[in-house]
Amino acid sequence: MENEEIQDNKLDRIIEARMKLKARFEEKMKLTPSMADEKPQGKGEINRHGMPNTPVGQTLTTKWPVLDLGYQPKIPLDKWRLIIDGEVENPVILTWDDFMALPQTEDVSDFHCVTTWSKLDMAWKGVSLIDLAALVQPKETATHIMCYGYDTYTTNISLEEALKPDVLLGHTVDGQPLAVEHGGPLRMITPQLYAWKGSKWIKRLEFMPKNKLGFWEERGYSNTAYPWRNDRYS
Ligand SMILES: Nc1nc2c(c(=O)[nH]1)N[C@H]1C(S)=C(S)[C@@H](COP(=O)(O)O)O[C@H]1N2
Ligand SMILES: [Mo]
Repeated sequence: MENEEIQDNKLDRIIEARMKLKARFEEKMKLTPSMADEKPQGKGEINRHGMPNTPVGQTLTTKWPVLDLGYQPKIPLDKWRLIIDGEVENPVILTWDDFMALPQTEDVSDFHCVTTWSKLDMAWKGVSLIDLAALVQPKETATHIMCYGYDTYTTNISLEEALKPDVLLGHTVDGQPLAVEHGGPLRMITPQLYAWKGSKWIKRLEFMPKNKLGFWEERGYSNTAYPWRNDRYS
């Protein structure tokens, strides 16, 4: 087969698998707070999701603070790998070139840190989490993902949140490669949830058959982390 044809077939398969995943999680997604909430708490202009752009208790900043565990891992691109495994039909270990060959998505989204700052309108480029899920094909039993960073960080997220179109694994922001202090070469972002749900220096996505708590969730942060309900701590 011609190389181009192989690529086309691969893309068709990803698109088909993505549509199936969407259908499978549609009902659950409708029940998540960011879609079911009748009175999202906050102020400011209404964003594209019908939410006030500044969630309750947040203050807007144009700076971008750095939060980490005191260690910023530096991973050369030739050593970099992304493992996607667990409750999936087709586990993969992607190299940087493999990752960059996947369909790329651009999206402008907001960033809400639980320490009360929010940064609006960040222009991201990367791969949608739903496209990565389509690649590995979560089993019917998969319900949650554990995200692992190269710095030993972990954070958990339900599939009905993780598969929303805002959730990306991003390598470029505002036209520049993502800086190491912000999680470069690749981090996850979860614009509809507090930003600790997005692991910097992402290393592994483990699909799980049940929920398990990540680093901050074990230390009293909310499992669900929904900014428009002030859902910070459990
Ligand atoms: N791997 C890793 N990811 C992480 C963290 C971390 O310490 N390690 N901190 C989280 C927290 S609490 C926030 S608010 C955001 C901060 O991202 P920033 O430093 O780019 O602002 O990353 C999240 N992801
Ligand atoms: Mo945070």
